[in-house]
Amino acid sequence: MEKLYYKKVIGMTFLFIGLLFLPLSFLKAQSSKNKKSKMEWWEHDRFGMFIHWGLYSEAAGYWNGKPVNGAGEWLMTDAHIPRNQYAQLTKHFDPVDFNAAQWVKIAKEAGMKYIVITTKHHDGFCMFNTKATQYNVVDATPWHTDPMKLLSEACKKQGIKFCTYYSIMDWHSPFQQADDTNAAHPTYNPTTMINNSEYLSYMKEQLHEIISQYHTHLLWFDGGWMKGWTADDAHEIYNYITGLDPNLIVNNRLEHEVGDYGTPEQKIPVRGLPGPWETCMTLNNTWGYKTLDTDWKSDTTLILNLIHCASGGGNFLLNVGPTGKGIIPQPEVDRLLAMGRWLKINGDAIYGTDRTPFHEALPFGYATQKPGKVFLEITQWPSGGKISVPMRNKIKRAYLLADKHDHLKTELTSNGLVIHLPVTAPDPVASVVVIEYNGKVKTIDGADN
Ligand code: JFZ
Repeated sequence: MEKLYYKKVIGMTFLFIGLLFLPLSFLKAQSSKNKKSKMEWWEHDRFGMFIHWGLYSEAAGYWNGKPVNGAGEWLMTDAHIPRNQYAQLTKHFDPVDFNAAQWVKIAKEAGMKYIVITTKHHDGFCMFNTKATQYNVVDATPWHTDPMKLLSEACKKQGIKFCTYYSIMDWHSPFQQADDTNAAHPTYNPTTMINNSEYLSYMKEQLHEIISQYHTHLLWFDGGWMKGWTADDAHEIYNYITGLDPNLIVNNRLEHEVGDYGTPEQKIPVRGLPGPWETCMTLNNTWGYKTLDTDWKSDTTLILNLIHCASGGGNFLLNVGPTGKGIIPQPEVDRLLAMGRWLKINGDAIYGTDRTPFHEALPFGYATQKPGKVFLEITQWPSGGKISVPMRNKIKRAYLLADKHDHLKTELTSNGLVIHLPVTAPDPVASVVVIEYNGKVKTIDGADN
């Protein structure tokens, strides 16, 4: 009788402890599930437009009539401009040619699915309607217009995701100190935080505005290398903004390993990165507009870069730098439209795909995949009329995205799957072959991927 009683007590105790932990593990599963599902659209979309636009766009890489070296948006520190003098640019910022619908249309025709725009870059000038400072586009410029409102509305209308960039480092903030405070010749980068709690509440107020006014889908932080930005700060901001919107995606530049995805810059990791990632890149050598930078990447390079990212399971965020008048320079538009023409035919090989199923680089190009399909982006069209793919699946059919109805001849050999191709490539940069099969990819090295 006593024994039974103890057994019961012990049993109840375990049950009780078990019940205590249940909600915890449930919460954990929920949050990783939410993380996975909140990333879905972004991982599917693969290609976005970065926009660097601010007071520096009006300066266009010049100060006092002289060209300044370095990226356009770094003008304030590179030309050692005192805060009050840099702020004079507000008087000239009047982008009369700005047309939100036009910008979004360019992104759309390029095949881009989201836009990430600078709401505040390192210079600290706010390109949105904010109550936290007068140093903003609505209050301080003759334009008196909120471009973020117009852009977010145009994005919604045209089915593009509106996302925002926000710099933690702030060369204008009273809560951050310049690296060299020389009154006539300051150097800002890297700043040092002099009041974390004041700056954090400023940031929170602005991020609240950006989330509630424009419903940004993503926050792209930057400048977290400033001195005195702590892991606690990073966590506090991440928790604050995802508390306001649990579906908000956040890049990893809050630093301290906080954030949802990696952001290699100006380079594409050869084999991709393990988790979600996005390479951001310029079309020339500057993010913010510079009149003198005409060192444009070719259409070919840009298309190959997008393919390279997708084959490594990553996104490609390609930058435009509109002028102070609000125009996206024509050489940029031309390149984006060339990408859009390629995507119109070959987009199936990019959107909604996973990284290559193959462990080795392919001699003829790149690969991406979807369940039951491998896409080969062939950049080296074979002179011998065939390629061999290192897989040993029995296949259903193979065809070119440029000519879906004409099935290609295939044979399974000990070297893998041989696909016979037409003599000439349908596309001068990259032609896509689709292989349809059942089950998982079986590679010739034995792995199932
Ligand atoms: C930053 C900014 O300073 C720059 O102006 C631009 O906005 C760009 C997108 O981001 O520059 C960086 C940020 C990170 C690295 C290098 C430059 N990095 O990680 O090597």
